Amino acid sequence: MAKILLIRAYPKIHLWRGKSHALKHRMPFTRAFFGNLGYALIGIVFLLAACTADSGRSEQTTIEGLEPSLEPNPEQENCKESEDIALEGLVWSDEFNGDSLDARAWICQIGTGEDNGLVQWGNEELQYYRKENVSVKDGCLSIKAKREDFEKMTYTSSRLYTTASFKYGKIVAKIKLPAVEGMWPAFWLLPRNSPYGNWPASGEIDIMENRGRVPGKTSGAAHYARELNTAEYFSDTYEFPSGTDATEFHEYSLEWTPVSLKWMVDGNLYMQMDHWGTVTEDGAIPQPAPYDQEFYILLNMAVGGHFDGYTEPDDDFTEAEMLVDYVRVFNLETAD
Ligand SMILES: [Ca+2]
Repeated sequence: MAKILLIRAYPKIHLWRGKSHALKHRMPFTRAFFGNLGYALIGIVFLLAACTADSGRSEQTTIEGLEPSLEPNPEQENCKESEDIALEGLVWSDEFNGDSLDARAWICQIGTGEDNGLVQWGNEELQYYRKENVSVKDGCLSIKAKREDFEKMTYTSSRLYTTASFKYGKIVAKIKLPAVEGMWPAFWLLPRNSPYGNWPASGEIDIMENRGRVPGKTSGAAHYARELNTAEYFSDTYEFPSGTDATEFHEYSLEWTPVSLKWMVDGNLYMQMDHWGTVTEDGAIPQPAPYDQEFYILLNMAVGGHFDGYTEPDDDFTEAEMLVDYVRVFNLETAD
């Protein structure tokens, strides 16, 4: 989701220099955490006050022998697979089987990034993020981007991240995206802490990004720095086979180990990074830094911004929806 993704030079590593991004992601989490703590508490209180109607239906804690409900849903069968899914090695998941977002598992980020020290999330994004644009129903998480005037912005949408964080493993989400110009949906990772310094020295991994204008392709990226105050990234694009595109459900995954990062769509490896590193004020830190720390998972759908060259929705745009059937994290030692 980084602004430098506008400059694309894949699959080779692209070096880009700049000073203005130094605080892009270092501040967000700490501020976001405390800034959203109130929302989290309100959400918890609300859930309790609502007689915990949905409190027993989420699967987002560390799991032993988890067997999520996978019964067919004839009303939206695309969203909830009836086939048996091998869950060996599963350490975390949200199957979105309830009827509301689980406030214990996810935190919604609100606004335009101002609370995180960012202007329009550092990417000239056009939306105001609200918790009202995310919902859980029919076995899926829904994020809707809407044309809606709110707090001086023209669009609204949602961005959320996990309370849990992870180090190594296979991170998977099954996602259906809109073919709508101006949409920038993403499934990605940011460091829980930033021990190697400001973004991107402490890393960012984009498991899936898409330009709504180009539903036939998605891409992945890893961001890091090997010199102070620089930003490098590695990126490549996946092209869907003829007959399908991002508007159907597909499984996007990352296999993350100390020696490689592998990006896959429906199990098809399309990008792999084997060499990286980072740098701090004290000097270079070799691989596996910065990806040897705990990262949390984000889902969002931005409108406009750098990623697709500031493409905006058409005049007749009203809303677009991103659906997520599940997010799962597997221990690679026991995953398929
Ligand atoms: Ca589901």
